[in-house]
Amino acid sequence: HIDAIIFDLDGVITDTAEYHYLAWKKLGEEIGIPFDREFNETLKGVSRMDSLERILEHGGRQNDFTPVQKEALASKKNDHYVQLIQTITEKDVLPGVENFLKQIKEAGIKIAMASSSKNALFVTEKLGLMTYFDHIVDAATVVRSKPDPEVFLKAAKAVDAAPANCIGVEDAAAGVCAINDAEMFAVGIGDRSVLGHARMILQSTKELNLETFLNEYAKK
Ligand code: B16
Ligand code: MG
Repeated sequence: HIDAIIFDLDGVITDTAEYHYLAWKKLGEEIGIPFDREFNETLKGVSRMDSLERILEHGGRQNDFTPVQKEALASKKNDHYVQLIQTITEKDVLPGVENFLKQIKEAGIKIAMASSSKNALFVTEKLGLMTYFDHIVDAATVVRSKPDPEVFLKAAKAVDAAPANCIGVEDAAAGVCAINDAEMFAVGIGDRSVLGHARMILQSTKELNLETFLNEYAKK
């Protein structure tokens, strides 16, 4: 049986993954480190500071900034991002997501969120989805960013779920690794070439369906 389904936020529930990309791209251009969507895949699900470190390394500039300067760069990216998420509304919930959340609630299965984002509460409120979640992990309390399993394990614990009875839903390679290492059942949404190590892959959120989840999980 399934105790809980644990969701990533950015890229699974809403398309803020695109806004993170645009905000990092803008910061990258400001410091002379341009990058493309392919490199951006390696940032998905990764915390703000770890993402910055990866970008600096990508540009060979990892030794050019002091910790204080890095904090300033990370907060500048967040300013760009926060500006982009102001206009989010209920209309920005990805197709199929709210219906899926309803199915899970009706089945009496717990719903939790394991996002790396410190803006997760703000975004979830804007989307009008707060009432569905039994628990949302506060990213500020997470010590080790995805691909570490910490955030998924925290979410499971908060809703009294055994990791082996949890399904995690992710759009990022780092997130799927985190779910696997938490010994949960990983569902990836997106490209097979990026999420190949998930137990089940859906092309889009339109395919989210509790029956499919239960059937695939039963096969494991
Ligand atoms: P913030 P998720 C992650 O959210 C994003 O995928 C990642 O791109 C971002 O750097 C990270 O949150 C931190 O976000 O700067 O808002 O704290 O995919 O785990 O929901
Ligand atoms: Mg994500």
